[in-house]
Parts: sequence; structure tokens; C-alpha cells
Amino acid sequence: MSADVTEQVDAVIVGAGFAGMYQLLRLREAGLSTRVFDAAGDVGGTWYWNRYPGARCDVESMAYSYSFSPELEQEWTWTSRYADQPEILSYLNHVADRFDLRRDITFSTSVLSAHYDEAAARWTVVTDGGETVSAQFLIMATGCLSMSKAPEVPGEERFGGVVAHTGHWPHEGVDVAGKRVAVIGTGSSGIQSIPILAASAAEVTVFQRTPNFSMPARNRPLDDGEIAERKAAYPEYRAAARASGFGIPTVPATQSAFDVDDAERAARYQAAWEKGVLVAVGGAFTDVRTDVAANDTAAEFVRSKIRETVTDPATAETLSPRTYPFGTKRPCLDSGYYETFNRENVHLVDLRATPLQEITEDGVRTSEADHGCDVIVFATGFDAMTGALNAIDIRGRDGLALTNKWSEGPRTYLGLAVAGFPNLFTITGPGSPSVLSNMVVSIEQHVDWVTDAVLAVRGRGLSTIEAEARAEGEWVAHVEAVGNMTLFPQADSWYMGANVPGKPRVFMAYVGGVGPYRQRCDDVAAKDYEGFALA
Ligand code: FAD
Ligand code: N01
Repeated sequence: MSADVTEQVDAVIVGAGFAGMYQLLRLREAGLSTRVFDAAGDVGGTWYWNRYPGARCDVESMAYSYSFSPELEQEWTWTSRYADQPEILSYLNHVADRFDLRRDITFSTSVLSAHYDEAAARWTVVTDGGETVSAQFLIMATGCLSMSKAPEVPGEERFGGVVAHTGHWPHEGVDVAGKRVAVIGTGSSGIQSIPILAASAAEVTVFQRTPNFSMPARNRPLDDGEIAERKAAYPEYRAAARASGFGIPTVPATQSAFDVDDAERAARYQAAWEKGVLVAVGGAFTDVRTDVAANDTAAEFVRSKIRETVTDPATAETLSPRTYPFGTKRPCLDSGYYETFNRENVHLVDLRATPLQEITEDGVRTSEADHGCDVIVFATGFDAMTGALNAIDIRGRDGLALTNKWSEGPRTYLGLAVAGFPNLFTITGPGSPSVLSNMVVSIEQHVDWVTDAVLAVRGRGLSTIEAEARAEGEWVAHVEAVGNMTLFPQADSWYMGANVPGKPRVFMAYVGGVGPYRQRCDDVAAKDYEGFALA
């Protein structure tokens, strides 16, 4: 053991959210000594950090949960269709307790670097807690949406009031009662928090750069009958989720938006709207995600709903997305978002017309006015998919830095592994369905696959598994080609890296579908890890 190394383990996992927790369980069951590190003070990942008012899932709770343990599935009972953040965090705490996970997790500790030692065929992992751990395998469960994006507005430090980012909301909460609140950003986090903030603040001013498409969540308490029914049918339900396009069982559309007349089309969209399901409107016809004209029928349907809901026509128009196809920036499920703009204490500022200039001592300055406020909420999102990975000094063979390898965009084989970085795995990494799916389904699939791969290496008395450059190149080309068959590349979205200045513009998720992707991963394993070198 080198002088610096404080501990030797079989595996290090970075992150203790849904992914890291399950990965720990699987490796522990397989008999590997494992250490987990998380910068957070406890388990939960996303659900530990995102404590802003209104935070909740938009995949139904009974689907957005682990499937690996039938006992866990049966003993946990969700109270509402879309659980709020405290309930999801309670669930993850329950999982941590039930499977005694915390004993292998070190909290409040960031992994700073991970360097591959070719001679030893091991990773050397350095933390800000002063530990240097040597591990055969390194598994990055660092999250796709865990690195908050800086708001890029000058002057924050001189603001005299309270500043909070939705992505790392203060644990003690932010008291907005009777206060003037500025919210910057109208993605999912803004859209979830604005109605709740408006209910208790004196004034809420929403600073919108790009309007988003949002649909009513129709959240409600779950009743005993439907809970019992789903619990009884869990095996079939989970199997359908695993085989589906987005990790949510749906009946696929069979007709183009232009196979039906205007009245029938409107009726189909209305039926989808009433479901309160994220993928319903986009899935109403076969071509909404692939054809601009078909897409515009869906977009116009949502815009008509905004006009129906928002009483001031000018505000309704400002809230109506017109610069990108429906669904190419992630749509939202909301609870009373558009209605909130009918309140007297809520104001909308269009940053396209009057750009944000700076934060002052007293508030937010645009090109047109000073907007005084007591609290600023940055709902400005994340450096998604690659942000948390690139923040760590990861070096593979020959000292190659991951940031250099990915300087023109992430390159992976199956979103699971990177050529030149043996024994390193990324859970829901770029190039996998990840953020285009019910992420718990994708996380479980990755963790199971990685565990099998690790056991294959060890079971054969070998040391390493590494993606081959050729297989990686073919996969990257395939991910791009499938993405180009959709409208996704047309939007300036975080899927494209467009929300972070200087980030390469690459469609980072795999849109070929959760079911087909799973099959591909299984085939690769069955063909003796085709495209990987085992040594
Ligand atoms: P995370 O939960 O992000 O956990 C990653 C962990 O890694 C974090 O705790 C972080 O602190 C830690 N970490 C990162 N880097 C380091 C480092 N260098 N050192 C130490 N620790 C590190 N997905 C859905 O499918 N459905 C939903 O309804 C849904 N709702 C969401 C709502 C919000 C508000 C957000 C932000 C995301 C939502 N998502 C949803 C996506 C969500 O991120 C995933 O569903 C899931 O929680 C990801 O789990 P994870 O374990 O992969 O990553
Ligand atoms: O972040 P976002 P988010 N000046 O990037 C604006 C998941 N999630 O945290 O679009 C002014 O979507 C930015 O404007 P623009 C989900 O996957 C799920 O809301 O770049 N404005 C945008 O309006 C989601 O997609 C839920 O022009 C600035 C907003 O800030 C993902 O996490 C809830 C700006 C950021 O929106 C991210 O969502 C929450 C600037 N400098 C999150 N910088 C559920 O409902 C950014 N903006 C389950």
C-alpha cells in the first residue's frame, strides 16, 4: 500500500442518492468491500438538496421508487400521486435504515480526485476529508442534476437580503411571509415553487427568460384501493416500465397528428391533458416528437390552455413558448402555475424584452427598471449530466483527464463506461436514457448491469474491464443519429448543454428508449461484454 493511501477497498462509489444507495447494496451483497462518499450530510441526493417549497416528483410515486425488493415495495405506502420532497426523502431514509446502508457511507465529504494507477490497476480516490482510498472499481453515482448552475448575474454579493438556490435550498427554510420575492428562472423548479411562494409572500416577481410548457399534475391523495391494486400488480407493472420508452408504462400512439381531423386531434390532446402524466401530450400521436408540424399542434394546444387560464392576454402571451418545439426542453407538471399569474401580488418580467443586468443592494435590475426585493430565489438549474463528473479531477490511462477527453462533449460506451478509464462506471451517464426516463428504472438497470460486470471480472480472476474506443465511437455516433431523428437538437436546452456558457452543444441523452436500450446492454453482456476489453 502506497504511503499516502489510507484504505484499500474493492469499490468506491461517489454519491448516495437513489443510485449510490442501491449500488452499495448490490456490491455489499456480492461481497465487495465498498466505501461511499457524498458531499451531502445524509442520504437522498436530489431529495436531500432540493428542499425548495413545492419540490415533488413528476413521475408517479408508485413508479418513482425502487423495484429491487418486493418486501420494500409492499411495506412502503405513498400518500399522494406525486410525492413531495419530504416524503421522498423519508422513503430514502427508510431504505437506508432498512438495509443498514449508512455504515459504509461517509457524508459531508467530497471526492476531489480519482486517478487511475495503471501498474496497480486501481483507482486512487482523494477526498476533502483527508482520505486517500485505493479501489479496484470506481462507480460514479454523482447524479445528472446535482451540480447547481451559477446564475451568471453580477452583483449577488452586494445584495442585502436573502439569496437561495432551489438546487441547494437552506435546510432551515426561507421565510417569505410578507416579503417581496424575486424568482429568476421558469424551469421545473421555478414552476413548482412560484405558486407556493406567491401564497405567502407579499409580492412575487418572476423573471422569465424562456417560457416553458407546463401541464397540470392533477396531484391528489392516493386511496387505499388504488394502492392495493398497484401493490398486487407490481411485478407486471415494473416489467412494463422496464420495457417501455420512458420507464413509464404507456400505450404507444398509432396515428400521426394528421391522421385525424381537427376535432378529433383536440379531443385526444384534451384527454392527454386531463391525465396529469408528463409524457401524455407528447405521446398522443406518433410524430409529436419527430415532426415540426405535428409538434406544433401539441404546442398550440398547450398555448390555448395558457390563454384560457391567464386572464391578462399580454401575460398569457409572454408565458407562451414559441421559440422551440414542445417537449424539447423538459416540460413540467404543475399545481396552479398559470393560475398564479392571475394573482394581484404576482408580476411577470420578460427578460427577452428587458434583459437582466445585475443584482443590486436592494434587488434585481433589468434594462428597464429596478425591482426591489427582500429575497432572491435562483431557480436557474444545473450543469446537467457532465457537471458533477467534470468537477472531479478524474484521470485515466496515461494521465488523461476526463475533462480533456470530453472537451467536445461526453463520449461513453452505453453511457456506462469510458475508453481509457478502466473499471470506472457512470450510473445514468451521458449517452444512456437517464434524464429521458423515469430515472429510478434507469438507475436500477445500470446498477444491476455494473454489478454483473464487476462480478464477471472478478469471477474470471481478471483485473479490469474497459470500453474499447471503437465501440465507444460507434455508440456516440448512434446516440447522435437517434437524437437527430427527433426535434430535441432544435432547442437551447440543458439536454444540449446550451444552458451553460461555453459547454459543447451535444445532445447528451439516449432517446432510443429504455426497453431497447436495456436489451442492448443485456446483449452486450451476453456476448461476453462485446465492445469491452477484459484483462
Ligand atoms: P443524485 O440524487 O443527484 O445524487 C448524487 C449525489 O452525488 C448527490 O448527493 C451529490 O452530493 C453527490 N456528489 C456529486 N459529486 C460528488 C463529489 N464529487 N463528492 C461527493 N459527493 C458527490 N427524475 C425522475 O425520474 N422523476 C422525477 O419526478 C424527478 N424529479 C426531480 C425533481 C427535482 C427537483 C430534481 C432536481 C430532479 C428530479 N429528477 C426526477 C431527477 C433526479 O435527479 C433523479 O430521479 C434521481 O434522484 C437521481 O439520483 P442519483 O442517485 O443518480 O443522483
Ligand atoms: O432548471 P432548468 P430546473 N438569467 O434548467 C433560467 C428536473 N426537475 O432546476 O430556459 C435568467 O430547467 C432558464 O432560462 P432559459 C427536471 O429534469 C424536475 O428548473 O435558459 N434566467 C430556465 O428558465 C428539470 O428539467 C422537477 O432561457 C436564467 C431556468 O432558469 C431539471 O431538473 C422539479 C439564467 C432554469 O430551468 C432542471 O430544472 C425540478 C440567467 N442567467 C427539477 N440562467 C419535477 O417537477 C438560467 N435561467 C419533477
